[in-house]
Amino acid sequence: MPITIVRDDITRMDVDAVVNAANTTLLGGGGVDGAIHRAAGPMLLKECMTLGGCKMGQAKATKGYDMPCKYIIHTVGPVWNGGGFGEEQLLSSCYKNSLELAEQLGCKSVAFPLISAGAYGYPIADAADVALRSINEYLCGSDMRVTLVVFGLRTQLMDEAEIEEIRRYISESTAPPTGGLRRRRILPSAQPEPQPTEQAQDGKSFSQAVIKRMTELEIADSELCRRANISGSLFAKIREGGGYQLKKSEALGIAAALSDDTDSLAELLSLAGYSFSSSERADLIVKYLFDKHRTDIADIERTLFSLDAGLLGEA
Ligand code: AR6
Repeated sequence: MPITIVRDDITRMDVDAVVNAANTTLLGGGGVDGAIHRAAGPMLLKECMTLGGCKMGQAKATKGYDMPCKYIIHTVGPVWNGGGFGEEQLLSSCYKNSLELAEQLGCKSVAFPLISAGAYGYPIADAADVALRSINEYLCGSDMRVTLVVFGLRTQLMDEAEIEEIRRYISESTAPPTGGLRRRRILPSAQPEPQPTEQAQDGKSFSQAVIKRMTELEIADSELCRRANISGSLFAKIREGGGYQLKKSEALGIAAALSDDTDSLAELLSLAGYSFSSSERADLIVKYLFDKHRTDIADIERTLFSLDAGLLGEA
């Protein structure tokens, strides 16, 4: 844990391993594959020539050469054929096998592109959904940090119509309740980090409530970390119950992981010293999703990213 999503060029990522969306020959190509070969230099192709190709859904590693990473993990995603040909399972295997290989190589940080979402035609929103769910599932019990790298300013991880619907919801929820002119309030996308109330500073009541809910719901530590997108080391501090002041995004991730409605979420969040606010974008988006019973962390993160509203947990 945890998963982060960024907009960047994967060849610039300072991580232990970068994953390449390759083809079965492993001999280079266009898209991210071409960019990685250009950035790593000609020695990469030389090593790739010794690997004997790679099957769809599998992964093989090489050194990183001129790239900042130690390793490049080459995986081959499925070509999109309409969804009825095992594409989802194959795509999920790409993430699982790449992470397994990264772990065997002792990597602590891994960056992925959106495998299959370019030349191989997998619809981007679905590819992102499979990516985040597969990574999140794999990371249950592991403390590797994984970054999903989205390329290009216009690449969206959700359908435009849904993004528009949520934007409307935010705008309506934050409009002043006047009977006359309803002016739209323009929200800045980067808001100042909310500060907790003073009485919550020792963290004891939040910690106790978290442990109590985990016991009631029979949730293990690793499962909470997965659901809240936090690391085992952060959870250990929370369990100790003092000294560490959680950021709102961390407290919100944990509260969301242990709640199935926004009332109980708000109650738990208040014990960490934060309010569930109707004027903050991230809170409103979580409320929008919870009201639709969409409480899965991968879904929440993808939606927050798409609306430029930060991420939950330690992302
Ligand atoms: N950094 C991060 N992501 C990138 C970059 C970059 N520098 N460049 C492109 N992407 P694709 P595929 C994104 O086509 O669909 C190759 O020819 C891109 O926007 O690279 O798995 C191989 O040799 C898209 O979201 O990979 C194969 O033949 C994502 O990376 C075939 O393409 C994947 O797009 C593989 O197709």
